[in-house]
Amino acid sequence: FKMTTVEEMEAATNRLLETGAKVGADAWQFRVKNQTPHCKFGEQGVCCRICSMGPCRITPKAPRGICGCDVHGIVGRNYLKFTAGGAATHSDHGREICNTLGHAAPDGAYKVKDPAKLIRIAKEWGVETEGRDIYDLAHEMSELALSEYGKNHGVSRWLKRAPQHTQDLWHNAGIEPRAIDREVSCALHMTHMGCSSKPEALIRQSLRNGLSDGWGGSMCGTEFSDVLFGTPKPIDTEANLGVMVAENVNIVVHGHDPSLSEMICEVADDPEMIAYAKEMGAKGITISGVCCTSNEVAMRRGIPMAGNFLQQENVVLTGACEAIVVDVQCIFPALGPLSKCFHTKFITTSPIAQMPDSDYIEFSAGTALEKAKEIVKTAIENFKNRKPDLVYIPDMKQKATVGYSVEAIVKTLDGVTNSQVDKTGTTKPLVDCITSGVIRGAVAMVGCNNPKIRPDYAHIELMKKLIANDIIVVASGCSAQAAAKAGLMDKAAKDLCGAGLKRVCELADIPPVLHMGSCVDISRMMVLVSELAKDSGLNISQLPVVGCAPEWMSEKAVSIGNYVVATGIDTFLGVDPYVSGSTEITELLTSGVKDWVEASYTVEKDIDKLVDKMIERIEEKRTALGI
Ligand code: NFS
Ligand code: SF4
Repeated sequence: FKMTTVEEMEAATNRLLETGAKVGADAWQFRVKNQTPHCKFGEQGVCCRICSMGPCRITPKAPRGICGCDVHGIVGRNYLKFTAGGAATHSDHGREICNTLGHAAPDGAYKVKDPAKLIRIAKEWGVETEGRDIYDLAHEMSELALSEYGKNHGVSRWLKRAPQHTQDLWHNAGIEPRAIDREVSCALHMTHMGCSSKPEALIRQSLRNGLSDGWGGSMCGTEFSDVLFGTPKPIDTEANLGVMVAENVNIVVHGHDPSLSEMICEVADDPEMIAYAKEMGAKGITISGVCCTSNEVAMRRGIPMAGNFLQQENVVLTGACEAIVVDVQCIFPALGPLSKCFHTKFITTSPIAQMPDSDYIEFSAGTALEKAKEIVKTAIENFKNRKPDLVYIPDMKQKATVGYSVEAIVKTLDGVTNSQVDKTGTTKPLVDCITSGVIRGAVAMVGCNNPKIRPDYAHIELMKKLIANDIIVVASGCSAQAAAKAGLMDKAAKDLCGAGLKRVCELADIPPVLHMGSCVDISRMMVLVSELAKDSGLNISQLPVVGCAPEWMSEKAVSIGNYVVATGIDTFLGVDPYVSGSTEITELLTSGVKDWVEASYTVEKDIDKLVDKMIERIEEKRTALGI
């Protein structure tokens, strides 16, 4: 077993940038140079531009804005706005899924692929399921889920999944999320000129708004995606640019919402389409993915992952991409001009994410099949426009086993501590592995990559060290793709583990880094820790489990961080969330919030120290439990 190193990936990128140079293409590697050094005021979070008396920048000589707001108010408001952006984004994605559920029909484009899960959620929500037509139930659940976004009273229905202790903490701290949209609105109201400037109030709302994402909108996204497209089960796939096939029509799906990517995969599988591709001179059609939508179709269909966030331009630079089809979020506007340097069609599909230099084919649940066909055909017909001398696909890919939903983890690890026992259907065997010390703990590795950190390096190095120390890793988003590209999701990577984790990997037949899905699927991790807490009789904050986003970049990542911390999980960041300008906000996030939710943030830009601090925290938690 041989890993792919970051050096090898960088060499491949450099080779692709040479192709880019031939056609005059720009790339993030060059734009970073133009933007460095970054604005210090922005970096520290001390610039306020929420009213037109400003912008006001706080310095020792000018300690207050024109309205009199101090640095803590400004940094806190900026932090809350950042959170609101992320929560809105994930939650709106979740809303689209709830809407798609309403379009499910036995003879339509969208079906109910996991009726048992739909029934399970309906029961949780107190909805009558006995003798119901499954599509009738789906439509009622779609309406109920959509009303979670704007209901007048009460708190998120999903909170009941958390251990009682966690629910009590949320209640006592005044951070139980109400209607999903309300928390975003409330955040934007609080951050308006002349509303909140008290650090504590701003951070409480940051946690609440985060919770409305993880225990609201994102959970809707994950759960109803499973209902529609199937709950992920372990499945083999491949990762890195080498999954693109030179002789085939290459369609790359990029973005987040599986409503689009699932349909593209469905249509590209149609023998008629494959025949059409052959007619146009290709051998077949290859779909691969970038970013979270790639995670979605990898987990459910084994569609290969071409790469993560900072690899999106590389896909076009191969010269072999007929179409890059996007929906929402994390899409570089750079893809417009870049695609013009090649034959690639840059196809935008969502009114939410419209970009210059793209072909816009609006996609909606009602017209899904028809639009997906139009998109796939456009790609096929573009094959003939390739410039063969520009085609270079790096011969670089790794095997990966993905698809570890909570349901799959429970099933796979059941009985692993004692092959004689009956299946428990719970996380108890995993609890046993942890309490006995065979596994020391778990780390949830999540988030993006970011040029501020050597891309993918932190993800990969951290994971290697963690598994060598018998700490199992669950991963999502672009972190999961970093792992897959490196080979850490190949079952053979067990050889990099400590003896305990290696044994578990062998017994359960799993890789040491488990792919739990996209970023909205971090809600799966919340369900998993809740189950672990209930099955062990411990509070979530007592479990030897931490979260980590070493290379995060997006507003969504801050929203996630807030709900992970608010759920009782210490969270480690490798990039500062623009709060270093305020001692009070920094103190609250790195320590103060512990009084409310029993967890807090650690920011550590030195990657070696970051991993050591996580291991230390895990061992502290073990010591406190006497295990
Ligand atoms: Ni998450 Fe997914 Fe990737 Fe970061 Fe973007 S794709 S929602 S935000 S960059 S991990
Ligand atoms: Fe300046 Fe206050 Fe306006 Fe912000 S709200 S820009 S600190 S005057």
